[in-house]
Amino acid sequence: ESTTIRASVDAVVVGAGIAGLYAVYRLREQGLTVRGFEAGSGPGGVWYWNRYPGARCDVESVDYSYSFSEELQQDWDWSEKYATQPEILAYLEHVADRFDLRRHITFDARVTSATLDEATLRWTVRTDTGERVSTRFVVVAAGPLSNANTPAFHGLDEFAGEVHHTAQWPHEGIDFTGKRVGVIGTGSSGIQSIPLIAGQAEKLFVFQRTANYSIPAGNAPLDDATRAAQKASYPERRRMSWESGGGSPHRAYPKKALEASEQERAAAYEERWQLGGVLFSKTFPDQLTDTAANDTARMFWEDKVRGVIDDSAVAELLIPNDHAIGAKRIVTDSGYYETYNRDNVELVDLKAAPIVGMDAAGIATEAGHYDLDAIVLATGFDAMTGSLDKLEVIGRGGQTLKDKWAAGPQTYLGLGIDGFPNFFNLTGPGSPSVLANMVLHSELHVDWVADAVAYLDDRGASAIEAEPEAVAEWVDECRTRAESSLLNNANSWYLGANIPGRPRVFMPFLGGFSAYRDIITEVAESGYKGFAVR
Ligand code: NA7
Repeated sequence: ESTTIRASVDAVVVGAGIAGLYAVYRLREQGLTVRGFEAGSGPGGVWYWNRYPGARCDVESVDYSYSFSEELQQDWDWSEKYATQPEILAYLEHVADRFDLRRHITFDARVTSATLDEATLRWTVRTDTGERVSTRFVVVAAGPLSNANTPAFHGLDEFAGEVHHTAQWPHEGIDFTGKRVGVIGTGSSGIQSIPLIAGQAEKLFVFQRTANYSIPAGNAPLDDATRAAQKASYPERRRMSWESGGGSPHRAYPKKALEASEQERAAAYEERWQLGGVLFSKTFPDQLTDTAANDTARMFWEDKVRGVIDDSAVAELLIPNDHAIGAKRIVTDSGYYETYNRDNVELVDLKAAPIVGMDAAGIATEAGHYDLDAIVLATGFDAMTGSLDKLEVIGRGGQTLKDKWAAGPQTYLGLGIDGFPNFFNLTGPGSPSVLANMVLHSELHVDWVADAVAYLDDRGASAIEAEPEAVAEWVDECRTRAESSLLNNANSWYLGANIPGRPRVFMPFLGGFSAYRDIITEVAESGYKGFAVR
């Protein structure tokens, strides 16, 4: 302990991504002493790490940006409808500088544990750099998609070429020119990077286990007039976003899918298709609850996609047959399906012949061997709980959060955990975060936490802690909502289904962003019903 630096603060914020940066800002503005820790060498979180070619947000840039500062909103110019990773990172760096946040954050420092002292209700936070900080509040903003998943492929270490995970991409980038590349994974990260890698590599093999639904982004540069119009309409855009199901200013069609005529339906799908991306899954309000409604969307999508792929056998492999459209997050792409019309691209069907393992020369499947110079792992994340699991959180009675959540995460409103007073996990299980615009959702969570802190301070109270009954009720509520949704039936990371050994539990709250906002706001206004305030 002699080498540790001891400090005492009001709040420790874990992570300097979108939620963490705003948490540092908001709590500091409220007069708290705040200490942030970030494993990366700079701010940005997801947008710091995921530097693979083609990385881009699937929410429009004008909406995927902070609303807390009107000046920021008016000053910042987005160059494209859907921003690239470098531009979003530049924006987050700008926010860190503009609001002078860096001096509160220690970079290159990963929080390894947080331990409650039950007598004082203070937490001791430790880092891998040997720091030890005493704090009243712990605000975890480690991100629901931050713990990269590298499957345990047999012999991966023996591969003589280079191996890169999309979520741990080198800062200097990679030149695939003249190389034979294998991409494993066809989620967002694979689908976004594949067209760019194909454009460079001599030969690209795409190893697909499960086909995904992807929709063209319809990305375009923003001109001055469009930007000006967007900025002028911000009050309305934001109001509609806060009142929406997903945190962006779009509404579902005012009829159920099968109540609309065939023509009407096709027009509604076409309009969403042109908007581009993920919102296609919410064209009709019943699309994610009713299979017949979903089928109409799926058929529209299949026709579009078959239309751009030259080889009909390849097209059949690229069309999902195991889940409803939107039951996994729809991918937003730029030229994905067209990539399979290139001579240098080959789709490898792992459903028919799974990967056996790697060797020095490449990848072996049950059907054959592929000689490669580079392997790209676009294999996703141990999502929602993976990053918290790596952090040892020890609450009342010495209980770890990992043990407490062994059968699946249990929270009250996504924000409170019984046995863990003054500990807040932002944008995690029990909240709609990953189904919504993450920026507005982060603001919602941070504001709620900051208001709770102010509430305690106004009353001279020391701690807020979820009551076990409230947790049990919320877990039930989340389960019930999931049961009526088609999302519950897909093998997605929403359920931990992508990670061997994870319990199969639908983790996000499925009632929609605005409904969730109403619920947590009402709880705060009622004097934190369901929480014990000491
Ligand atoms: P995803 O969406 O979890 O995709 C991971 C992909 O990797 C998916 O196609 C997986 O196939 C595949 N995968 C994972 N493990 C293996 C193994 N062992 N063998 C073969 N293929 C495998 O992660 P992304 O990074 O693309 O996107 C995550 C989110 O980020 C996304 O939803 C957006 O919200 C942003 P599977 O489907 O499991 O058969």
